[in-house]
Amino acid sequence: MNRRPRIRPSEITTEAAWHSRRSFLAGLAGAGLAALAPGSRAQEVATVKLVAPTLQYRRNARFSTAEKPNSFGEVTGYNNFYEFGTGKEDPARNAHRLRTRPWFVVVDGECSKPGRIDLEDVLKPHPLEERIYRLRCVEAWSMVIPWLGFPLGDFLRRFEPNSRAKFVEFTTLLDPQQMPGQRSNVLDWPYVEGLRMDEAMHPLTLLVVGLYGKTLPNQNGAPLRLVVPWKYGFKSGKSIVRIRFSEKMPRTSWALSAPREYGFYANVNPEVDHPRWSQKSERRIGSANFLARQPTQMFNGYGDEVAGLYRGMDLARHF
Ligand SMILES: Nc1nc2c(c(=O)[nH]1)N[C@H]1C(S)=C(S)[C@@H](COP(=O)(O)O)O[C@H]1N2
Ligand SMILES: [Mo]
Repeated sequence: MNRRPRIRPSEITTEAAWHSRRSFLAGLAGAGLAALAPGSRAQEVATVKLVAPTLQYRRNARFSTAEKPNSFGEVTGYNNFYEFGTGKEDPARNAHRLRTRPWFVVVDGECSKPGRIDLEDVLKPHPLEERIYRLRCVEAWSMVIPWLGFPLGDFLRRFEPNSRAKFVEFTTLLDPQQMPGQRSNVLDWPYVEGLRMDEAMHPLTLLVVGLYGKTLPNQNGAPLRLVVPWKYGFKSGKSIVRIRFSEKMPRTSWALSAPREYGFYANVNPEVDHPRWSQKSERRIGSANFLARQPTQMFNGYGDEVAGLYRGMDLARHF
């Protein structure tokens, strides 16, 4: 039963258009001057950013790349968040519709302390860290992003997962009123992602609530999103409302929509091509020459930390 239309390459290659307006957006955010864009939607977006509260955090240098982060304008102006449209600029234009307070997260499944928890109580016990990670999209572009968050494992332990908990499933909000992209059937909504338990508990895996020192902008998955730096970007579900421990491997949205193209593991791997394009190299968003490519690193450069999770597995088969 595959009545959903496949995503056409034209829908994921809107970058030429994006680049023509990129410098404008970047300048806008860099200057912090919403007034420079009178009457535009960009103004609305920039205004929201200016009122975002600044968060307390400490930098985690050990787990941060030394590469130069992308600009705030790039990180918040070029997004994949299909709930707000399939174009890279659609989320920045449309995500202001999302109300992120009050926000509750249900944690259930194979654990002894399931619950429905208010976002403020999600945050309370966890000191925030800034970690600068590369985000490598399966579409062969990348960015460097200063996230604010805390290890997912520290949060999950509060619910006391039991011995049947082999996987963790993450579900994004389902609300076509606030998320107009859910009125199209480009994906089966709600967006679902999943990790194996050991991947979820790994100290590199972050629950993210902010970036660039501020509360997470809606287009980046406010108020709560996942970031798994050694996997393709699509593993990091945005605007999470449910986290479920399960014995069986979760049926994730991208793997359901095109099982030959998107596997459950989705580890960044230059040796295993996507059926329609190479994964050997990537374009860094915002680089002076946007056609210049740089080599993609195994596990996105985090191999020393995570290769052991996959010892003995055929990564061409478990892609
Ligand atoms: N709910 C939801 N989460 C999502 C997506 C999406 O469409 N919906 N896109 C994914 C993809 S493909 C990528 S590359 C990252 C992009 O995160 P960013 O926009 O913050 O860079 O979000 C991921 N999380
Ligand atoms: Mo992606």
